[in-house]
Amino acid sequence: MLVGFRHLKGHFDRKAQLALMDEIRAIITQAPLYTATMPRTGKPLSVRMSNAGELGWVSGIEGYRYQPCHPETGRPWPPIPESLLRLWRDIAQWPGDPEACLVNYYGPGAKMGSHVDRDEAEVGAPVISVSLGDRAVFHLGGLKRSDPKWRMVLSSGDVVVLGGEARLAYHGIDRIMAGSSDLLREGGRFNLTLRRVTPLPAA
Ligand code: MD3
Ligand code: FE
Repeated sequence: MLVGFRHLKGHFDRKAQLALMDEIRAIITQAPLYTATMPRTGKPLSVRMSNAGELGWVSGIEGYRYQPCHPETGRPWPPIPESLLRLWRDIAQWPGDPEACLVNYYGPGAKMGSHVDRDEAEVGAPVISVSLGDRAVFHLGGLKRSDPKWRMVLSSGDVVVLGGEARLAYHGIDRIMAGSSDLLREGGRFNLTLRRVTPLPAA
């Protein structure tokens, strides 16, 4: 297993998961989930996305980037909820706050192909992810696409920390275990990922 990977199973209890869902509902009321598309081809992703924070990760036919506003409404992203800032400050062991909270929604048939997160200028900071709703089969490989992959199940309330060498490892979501949680009335799974995008300004 890669150094810097941590899986905090059941970090958030049911009550905390429901409170996080209220935060997510408020975010997507202000910044609706949109269908991201693949660069160049414009093929739609099965995952729907939104963001909170000063910067949001977006993908369109023009490519991947971080930007301060929603690609469809043009409005700034809502702020990152305090409860998620507290999570980051408790476990990131990094001196600055996250700038981006990507909100991913997976319907029953959605998946995310194997990829590396490297659109952030600051890759020394970890990525912290929170899973809510249906369980998902997640894979974590190595620094090369051909490296062997570990598969594990991410359940509602789990937190995953990707620091150290895991930060630049290939990973993805193979499938959603539809109906495995009753947290979301509509079914499916939300994933939140907290990220630092830019380096800290020099003191
Ligand atoms: C491993 N999200 O948004 S979360 C993504 O469940 C993404 O929505 C998946 O991959 C999801 O980019 C996986 C766990 C995760 C997040 C970031 C990572 C694993 C990671 C960054 C580096 C290595
Ligand atoms: Fe990723």
